[in-house]
Amino acid sequence: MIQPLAQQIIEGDRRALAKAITLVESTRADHGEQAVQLLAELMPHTGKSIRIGVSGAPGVGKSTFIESLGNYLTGQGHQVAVLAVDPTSAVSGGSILGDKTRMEALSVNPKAFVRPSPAGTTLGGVTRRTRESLLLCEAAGYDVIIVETVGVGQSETAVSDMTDMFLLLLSPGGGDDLQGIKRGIMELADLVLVNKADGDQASIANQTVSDYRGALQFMQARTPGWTPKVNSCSALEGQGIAQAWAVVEDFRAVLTESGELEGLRARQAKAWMWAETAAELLADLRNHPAVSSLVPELEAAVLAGELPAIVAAQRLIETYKTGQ
Ligand SMILES: Nc1nc2c(ncn2[C@@H]2O[C@H](COP(=O)(O)OP(=O)(O)O)[C@@H](O)[C@H]2O)c(=O)[nH]1
Ligand SMILES: [Mg+2]
Repeated sequence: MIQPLAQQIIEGDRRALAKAITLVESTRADHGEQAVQLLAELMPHTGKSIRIGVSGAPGVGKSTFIESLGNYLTGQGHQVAVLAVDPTSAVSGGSILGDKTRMEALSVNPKAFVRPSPAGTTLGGVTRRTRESLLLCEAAGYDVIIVETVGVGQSETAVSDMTDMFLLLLSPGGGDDLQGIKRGIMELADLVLVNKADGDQASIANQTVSDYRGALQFMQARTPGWTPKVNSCSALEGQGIAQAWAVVEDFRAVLTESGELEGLRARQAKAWMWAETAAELLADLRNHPAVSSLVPELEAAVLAGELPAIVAAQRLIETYKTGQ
């Protein structure tokens, strides 16, 4: 059953790809097994894209930027897949759909694939699936994969851990943007783009670019061998999009040459193995009947300060291991 699906994906069948992503996102155990088998079969066909994370505060213009960049790239002969991660959608509802309707042209572009991921209950749940979806898109022949995430700290780290290059969008103006530095997000950026550099805001945007060029000098770069760049753009008017892509190509060339890209991906894959192992083990432990019946009393004792957390943890693990 899986074999034909794998074949269809390799042939670039979009419906097969969409179906496979749904399989990967499913929480059903049998779907999980099929997904794992599918990924194993498709593994030799992955790895050939450039994986780009795009982040920034809500309203900064991420979706507009991806729409603009995506259509530019398909015009250059690329095949572009967009995976939208939106951990806030579980709360606010419908924000992902709002995003998708904004990528109006890209959504119907035959050389693009836009997939808003339904938000899971946990951040980890969303991004775990996103990584596998990314591999599926690669197997389907997409050579540029863009992962969009809203600026809420944790999700940026997660997306940074699954992409080659991390783009951070800012709006013109100093005040609130400097929060990016405070929140430690700036350290993740390989390319900072000050968006909305148009109309009244053009000169403010230029000032913001200089401010960040200055600030970034004192910051540890995300990627060894790469100095983060700061540019302006207008996603709405399509200004600075080609330049942004030129930086991406430069990044890829420099890091491929040095071997750092391969190293980065290898480290990401290894970290992923352990993250998956930890998540699966924890889920198994929590589902264990003897453990789950012990949890309420242990949690209460820890909350009340009657039991050291480390002792409670040992007891949970002991119960899990001995099976009673
Ligand atoms: N003036 C201007 N407005 C923009 C630009 N890019 C996005 N916007 C507007 O900013 C708002 C939020 O854009 P959106 O792409 O949904 O932001 P997201 O929340 O970061 O995905 C929309 O009203 C866009 O039209 C730009 O380059 N210039
Ligand atoms: Mg958006």
